[in-house]
Amino acid sequence: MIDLRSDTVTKPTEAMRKAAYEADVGDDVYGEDPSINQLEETAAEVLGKEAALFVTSGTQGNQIAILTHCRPGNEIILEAESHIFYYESGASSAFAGVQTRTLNGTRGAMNPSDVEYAIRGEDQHFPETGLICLENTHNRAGGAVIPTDNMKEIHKIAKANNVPVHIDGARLFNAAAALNLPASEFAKHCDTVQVCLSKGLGAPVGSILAGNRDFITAARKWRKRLGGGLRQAGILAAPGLIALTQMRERLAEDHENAQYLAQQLGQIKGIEIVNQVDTNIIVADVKKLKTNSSEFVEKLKAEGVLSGTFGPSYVRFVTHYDVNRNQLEQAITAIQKIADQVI
Ligand code: TLP
Repeated sequence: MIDLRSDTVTKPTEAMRKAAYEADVGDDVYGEDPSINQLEETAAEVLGKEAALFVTSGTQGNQIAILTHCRPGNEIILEAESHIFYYESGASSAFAGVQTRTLNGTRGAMNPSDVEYAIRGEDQHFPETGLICLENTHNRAGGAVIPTDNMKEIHKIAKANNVPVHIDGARLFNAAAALNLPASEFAKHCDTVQVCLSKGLGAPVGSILAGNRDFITAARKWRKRLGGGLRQAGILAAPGLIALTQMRERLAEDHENAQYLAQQLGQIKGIEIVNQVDTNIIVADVKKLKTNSSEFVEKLKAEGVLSGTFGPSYVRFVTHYDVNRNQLEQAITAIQKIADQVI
């Protein structure tokens, strides 16, 4: 199978497996796991924040951020197609008891003046705005990079109104690779940031939540409340550290592969690439074919290629470490074959 469903499917490298085997471990709830401590210190440094916390997943990192920043009854402002709103099973209302105020963005970027307008003033009718969430890269906008200027402007407005900003940076390192900037250049425009180690970076498990020291102390407690306090977690941190220190450089390769795939698919009759491919995500519209996305994905699976539905006629393909050019060529041939069948 050539798996283009997501970069979450990457398997740990040999170096990561070896590092897991050899990892120095201790009880992380006591703060005694040296590998976790090293990972958290390195992550804080890479992101330009005072402190960092290892969490089990991107979703857990985002939800801990919301729980730590907000109180029940608060409102959070976020883009209408953001992962926190679209793909986290309503967790922010289920756990933090906040309501969401979604704003339509352009390629995932919210208009700063819309954000300013959405921040609630003092009135007994209104919920308090507890948090503004950004997402970079933006998944449902097809891996779009949110420009740092946009983030900067929103952060400035947020600060002026005393509202914190959180970045869902599940793929922040893809944004950094695309613009050839350090990740800290993005993270400086927020109070807290979540980055995934287990997507394009290839680690088997885990994300990082970073922010100032007080925030991370409070977040650690929320992680414990959620049952996320792990014990000898160094076996996860050691591959995570390799992901963080050795795998960021190679994300550009995934982006080149995505460009190539998009260009080839765009030439297939009946398929239209709907996103500007900034990073490793390609969204193909199959509405001109006599099929829908579910059927297309099923047919493609029978040809040995996995992809994901992304709307009634949209199919998502994601490039990553475990797919090379040769496999992409095979995938293109299979996609062409299916398209020819349903034209
Ligand atoms: N995204 C997954 C699915 O959940 C849709 C994927 O295959 O793309 N933020 C963003 C922007 C994400 O794309 C994801 C995962 C997460 C958060 C959640 O990370 P995990 O899966 O580690 O909870």
